[in-house]
Amino acid sequence: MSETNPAAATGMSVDAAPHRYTAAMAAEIEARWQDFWDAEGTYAAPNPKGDLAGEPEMVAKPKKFFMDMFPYPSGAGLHVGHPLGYIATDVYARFHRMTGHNVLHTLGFDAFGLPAEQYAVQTGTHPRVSTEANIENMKVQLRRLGLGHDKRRSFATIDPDYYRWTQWIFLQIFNSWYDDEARKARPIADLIAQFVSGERALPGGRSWSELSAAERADVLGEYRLAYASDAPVNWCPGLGTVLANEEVTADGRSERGNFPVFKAKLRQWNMRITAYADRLLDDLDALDWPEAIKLQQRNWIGRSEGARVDFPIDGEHITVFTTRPDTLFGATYMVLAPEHPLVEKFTPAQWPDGTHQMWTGGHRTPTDAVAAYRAQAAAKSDVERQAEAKDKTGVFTGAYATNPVNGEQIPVFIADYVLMGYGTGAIMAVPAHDSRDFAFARAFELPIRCVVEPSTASDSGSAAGRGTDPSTWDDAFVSYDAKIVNSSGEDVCLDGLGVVEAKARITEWLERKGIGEGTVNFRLRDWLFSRQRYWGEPFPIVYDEEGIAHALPESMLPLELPEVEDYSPRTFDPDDADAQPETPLSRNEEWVNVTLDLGDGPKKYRRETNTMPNWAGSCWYELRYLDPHNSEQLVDPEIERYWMGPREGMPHGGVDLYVGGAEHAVLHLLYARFWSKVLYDLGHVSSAEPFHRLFNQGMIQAYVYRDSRGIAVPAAEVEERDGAYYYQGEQVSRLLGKMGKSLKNAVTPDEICAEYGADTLRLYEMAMGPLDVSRPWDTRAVVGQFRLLQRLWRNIVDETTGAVTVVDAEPADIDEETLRALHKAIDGVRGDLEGMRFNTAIAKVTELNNHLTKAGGPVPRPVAEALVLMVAPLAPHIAEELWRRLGHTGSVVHQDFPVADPAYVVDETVTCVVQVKGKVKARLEVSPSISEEELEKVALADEKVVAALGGGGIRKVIVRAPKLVNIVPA
Ligand code: ANZ
Repeated sequence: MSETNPAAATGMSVDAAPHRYTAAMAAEIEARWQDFWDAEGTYAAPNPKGDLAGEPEMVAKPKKFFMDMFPYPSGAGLHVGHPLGYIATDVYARFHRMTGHNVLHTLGFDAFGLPAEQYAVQTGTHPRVSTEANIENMKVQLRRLGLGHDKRRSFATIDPDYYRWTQWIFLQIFNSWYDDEARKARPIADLIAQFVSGERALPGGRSWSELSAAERADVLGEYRLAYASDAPVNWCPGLGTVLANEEVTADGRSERGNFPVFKAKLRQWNMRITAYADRLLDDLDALDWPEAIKLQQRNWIGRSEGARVDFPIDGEHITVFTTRPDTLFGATYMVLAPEHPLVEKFTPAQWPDGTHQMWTGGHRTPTDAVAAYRAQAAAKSDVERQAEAKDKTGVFTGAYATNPVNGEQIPVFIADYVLMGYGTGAIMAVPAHDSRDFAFARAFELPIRCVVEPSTASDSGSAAGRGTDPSTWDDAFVSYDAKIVNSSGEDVCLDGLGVVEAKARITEWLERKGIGEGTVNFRLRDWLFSRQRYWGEPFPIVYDEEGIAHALPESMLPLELPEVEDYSPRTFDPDDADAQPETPLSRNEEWVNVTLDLGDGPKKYRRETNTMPNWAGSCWYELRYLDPHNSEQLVDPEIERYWMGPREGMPHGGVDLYVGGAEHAVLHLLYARFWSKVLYDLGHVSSAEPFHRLFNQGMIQAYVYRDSRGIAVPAAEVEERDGAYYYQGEQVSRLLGKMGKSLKNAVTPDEICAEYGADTLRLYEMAMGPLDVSRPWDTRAVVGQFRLLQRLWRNIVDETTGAVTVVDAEPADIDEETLRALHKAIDGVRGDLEGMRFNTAIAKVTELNNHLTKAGGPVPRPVAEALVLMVAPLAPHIAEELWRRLGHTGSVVHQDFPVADPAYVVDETVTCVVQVKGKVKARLEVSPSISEEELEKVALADEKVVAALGGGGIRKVIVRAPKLVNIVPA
């Protein structure tokens, strides 16, 4: 695509107008002001104390802390999609500086993790070298955009004096436990004290002093908020690492690299985020976040209310979790997860007499059937196992359990659609009212009994045209608002009750009998926290010769990443589920085996060789921005309270605005909330939530052009002719997609800055549409914003002489139309910037500027100055330059944003006649655009009208805005 030459676009040669705003002039102005800002520290936000303390009057202002989701310094650098959010927060921050706020805005780098490591592996350089080079490159790109960041506060998560604190937080979490009664984390020392005093009983009734060191470690491991366990984890041989649930896609593959993920039992570190499930859920309510993201977190946490019910079997019992205890009479069989530990116990040696042939899976004994089915299930991911459409498979265990409500003997199956990691890993199957159970019962010819009567359903559901005989149904009948039937036992009867009452009645009965209880179950799992990677934070943990984990003392932090020769992860055949992960750090024997004095004399220890996941560094970075050089404390409490403490309308405190992509709904945003809560509980911060307000910016999309083979061709070389697209003469297709190197359609901010300047790029990105909506990039349209800046310049500076052309004038000397245009613009732009409607703010600036252009003649100084101030948040470089040329000395950054005079904002008025009983009682001057409700209010409040009504009631008010109101008294 050919791009328009801006100089040519103006239709005049540069020579004839040496003081025209051109790309070259923009480049010169922008570089000069960027240097000025750096030299002056224009964007330095003062703290109330410490090394960044500033003027008391600045600190006394209301504070605002705005944040972007910080970038990965990838080798590809930025394309124009990346800075959309950064520019938006910058405009917002600048606007708030001009409306009397102390604004903290900065940006760091999230530099550990897979992308940085894989890039380093590809290019054969050490991750630190390549990452640091990438950071330098990104810094240059970002500086070019004129972002008003407080650079003193920037850092990268790979800086040892940053990750020292990441490790320190890990130790706080390791050294604490969740007190369910107090509903908060407490130091592990408090728990030990309870064990020592006997206040809290130890398992097996033993006393603390009797326990060996290893036994004590095991007991505490059951409580610690960071703990090692041998639980089944997501093992990805293709990446050579284990992954968190959140990093596995819906079809059971790695989010990165798309490799198969298997369940394997490995000893790994976990974070007990489940302890916080209810608080993570409850506290969402007070956050100002998009509903869609809140919903995703709610679903991910997945709170289910239901009951646990014991089904007797061989003198013991199997406990199930059900959300529908009201359907207990409809439970006609049970299913255990194949891995359920009780399976072996109840599996008999022989098939019971008369066992249905198809239940045996063709095996001679139940033991064989179970073993074969278990092997088959182990090869599948949880997601594959739960797929709705999947054929239901399973085998009979040969055992029968008793349904406690009616004493019926019901067969016990194992089937992979029941997962070990949810509820109790066992279910009562109610095929009439659960689709999965229905499909299974049909496949295995199991009885289906209707206990929720379709004809009584008040919720839409699937009741239509159904009778009570399930043999005529195609699917389960699922309803939460219908009447229970066929549910009467010896001492409990649910018939005729609604679902809600039936649940309550049966739960009460179960509790009375001691065979069940109401419970709340969460879908959320603990957070798998180890990675078999080099490029991450080392764990501040060592193991003694008995294998007991010990925390390193604070004085040994940071534990720096050692240099290793071979830092690439050991990967395996992606399908080799049996491969065992090997950590890169384990190859450095010298680092791994150490002699340390942890307070009881020098001893030999082995270091933990896993590293933390890339999410660790982003779990608390907002706090480091506040007090970036503190080497004594995580963050000074007074500084933390100043920037993030609770405020009116922000009961949990937090960052005032956090802008980033919607893809971080459950990973980063959930983890960061969890760490905040632990730090809050332990008294390190006053904010229980990290981000009070969240805003998801849309994506900048780009056209992808593909040839007849479907291969993407370089977008920049495609030509358009009569609505068709051609690349090297061949017609190509065009579709909107992502922007990026692989699709050959990336446009860099550097190119646009070179061609038009950063101010034009900023305006274009902000003008493209509402910030939360995705929009297609169109390089050819960028020139429109460049022309706006040229006209703005021309309204103030003579292009031939370079002289400022504005005329001094008092408001009284300025024509009414211009004053109206000005104040309406001020009023509108203020509201739009406040409301983050940057696109409409630009439209209003454009309108005012066009008015001035059309009016001709020199622009009155007050109008020109207000215009420049309004432009300042959006296009800061040209605003600085014009402000200076208008004769001011300082920077425009801390000037006051103009305030509209309401007299000029309201439109001219029209006269409205108010009648009472058909007689004119008052005449009102109102805006021609007044609403009916507003006009009615104004009319009824008018003195003369009130007098005419004499305190009597009103029968009717007829409003014909803006000219007539007719009141009929009662
Ligand atoms: C009987 C029943 C009857 C159920 C009915 C549902 C409908 P949520 O809402 O996601 O919490 N279930 C319990 N544990 C399971 C496991 N480990 N694997 C697979 N399924 C499991 O789902 C809870 C419901 O999912 C439970 O309620 C149970 O089936 C099933 F008309 O019990 B229900």
